[in-house]
Amino acid sequence: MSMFRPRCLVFLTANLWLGCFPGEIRDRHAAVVDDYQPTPFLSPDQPFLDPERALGPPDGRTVALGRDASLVLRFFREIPDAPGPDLRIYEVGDDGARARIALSSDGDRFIELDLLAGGGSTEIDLANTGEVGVTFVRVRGLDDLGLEPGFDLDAVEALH
Ligand SMILES: [Ca+2]
Ligand SMILES: [Ca+2]
Repeated sequence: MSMFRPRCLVFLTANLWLGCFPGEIRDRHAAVVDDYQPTPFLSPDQPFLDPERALGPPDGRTVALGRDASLVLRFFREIPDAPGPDLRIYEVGDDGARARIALSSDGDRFIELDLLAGGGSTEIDLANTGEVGVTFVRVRGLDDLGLEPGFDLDAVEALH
């Protein structure tokens, strides 16, 4: 509980009538776009190419990652390997698009996972990856399926 206390105090000072958020919204979801390579053949002004749609909690607004598109998201803290799944990747749509996930603790060295994300939410257990703490998540499109071509990434959530 002690880790929540300072933020609650700050929040109560600014917004007395709302009280404290029960969860750490800022810390539970990917918070920063660290790197982005959009789908090559699309006009960059398409709204579904906005990488910031993948930040924060899942909200149905997605960034489309087609073949050769890549997005690196950063958390404000290191995600630990705790019992059970540690990360959840949210995709929207049932067009069969898939993405390759890679994890990193420093933003330089990425470990690609064997499993492919897609078809709703995909959970990742760090115990199966060899990583003990992760701050960066890379999502790479593998195909151009669907109206908004490729993997429609909504959000990445830390489960601990
Ligand atoms: Ca785990
Ligand atoms: Ca979103």
